[in-house]
Amino acid sequence: MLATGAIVLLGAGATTVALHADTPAAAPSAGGHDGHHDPGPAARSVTGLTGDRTAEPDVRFTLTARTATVVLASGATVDALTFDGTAPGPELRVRTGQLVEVVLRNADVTEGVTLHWHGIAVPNAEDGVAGVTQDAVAPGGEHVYRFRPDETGTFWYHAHQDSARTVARGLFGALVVEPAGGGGPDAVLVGHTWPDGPTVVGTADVPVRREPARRIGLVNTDSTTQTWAVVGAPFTVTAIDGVDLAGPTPLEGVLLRIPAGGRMDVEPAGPATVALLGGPAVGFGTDPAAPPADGPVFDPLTYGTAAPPPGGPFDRELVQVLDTERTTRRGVPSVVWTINGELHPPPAVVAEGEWVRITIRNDGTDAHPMHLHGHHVRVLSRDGVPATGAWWTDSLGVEAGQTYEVAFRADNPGVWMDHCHNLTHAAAGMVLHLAYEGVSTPYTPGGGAGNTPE
Ligand SMILES: [Cu+2]
Repeated sequence: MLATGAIVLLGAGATTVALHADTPAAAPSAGGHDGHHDPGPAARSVTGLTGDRTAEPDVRFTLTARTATVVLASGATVDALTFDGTAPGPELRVRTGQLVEVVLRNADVTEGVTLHWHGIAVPNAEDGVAGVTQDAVAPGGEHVYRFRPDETGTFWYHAHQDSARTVARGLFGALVVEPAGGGGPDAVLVGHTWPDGPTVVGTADVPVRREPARRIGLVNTDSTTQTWAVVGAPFTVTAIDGVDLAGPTPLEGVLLRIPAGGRMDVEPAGPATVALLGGPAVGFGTDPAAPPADGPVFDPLTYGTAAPPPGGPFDRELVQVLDTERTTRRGVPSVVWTINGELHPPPAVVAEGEWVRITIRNDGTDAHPMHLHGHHVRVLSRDGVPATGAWWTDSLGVEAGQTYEVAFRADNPGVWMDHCHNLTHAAAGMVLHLAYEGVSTPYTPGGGAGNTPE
């Protein structure tokens, strides 16, 4: 059993820490792509778009990244990268409206480390993307994050430096934002596939828990879609990607397909088993039961109360055509995954306050879980069929041949990553940025810090 890592919690009265001195002397370029661009008098740097740096934090954590040998449920051991010696790292629980401070320390992870708050609309400078919003933290270094979440739900945190390798090797954990009065999921199950197979790790006592759980958060930390099952009782899906659904209706016998990076909250009506297909099952108020091998799949597009999506007209239309392209590199056939025909396409630009519609079309042969940082998007339609459920997402699984229309309000200025969360695809170049007009970043890939966000 994995030990629960050390969490430092300080309430009111905690001492204020010094500000992290990472503000660069100059912010010369827009999006790191155009050194000659003059953004004009309204120009802002990413480095100024921080959380509250002066008020007393309501809650404070320290996470230390370090190499460690982790014992898996199978009994096998892996040389992992960990936060506080465990993988997943400690489950962080905060409440909406609290000022959260997290001190990241890097003990000995030579790749460098950052912390990204997947799904939470933090201020841009707190987003934890190496080469975009900060430099990677080298061994011996630290970085302080501050944000005040105004949403509630099940989220996760993970490294965003060399992420295709460092997340797979253990640099992730669950993050729950509870309502102001407390509550939230009774348990969070984190699914992760190690070299010897899928595992489910949750709140420390979850695997032996016998009480029915009212609400259970499921987190997919892999790079491919996970399939989960809830058996033994009818259940509702009460949230997707941290956003509550309107009027969820009881389900039975359907499988939940959670895209890479995505989360779902489920509420069984009684004692039930929750299982990651191909992996372990966890009993809540019952002995774990074998999940069905197959079955109909839950569809968020038409689930819950009909609620009109944000209407047009839209101020800006963006198009992302995803594709799989076969090439030959040094005589060896290889595959790359492109956006609008390019690896690392140029930034998509928006202005603050705009309603933006994105059409995402997958012309390729692989699924692409698209993850826009700093915003949730509302699903408008899939393959021309309007959404009748109130489905907001930050990790949208776009299957081969599908076309989604989504919309979001550009209400969080910055330079934001927008990428495939199959992190192998991202590392190969399936990454663009959403850049607000007038916002620039001094950080670049490479450089002295060796920034390699993907
Ligand atoms: Cu992809």
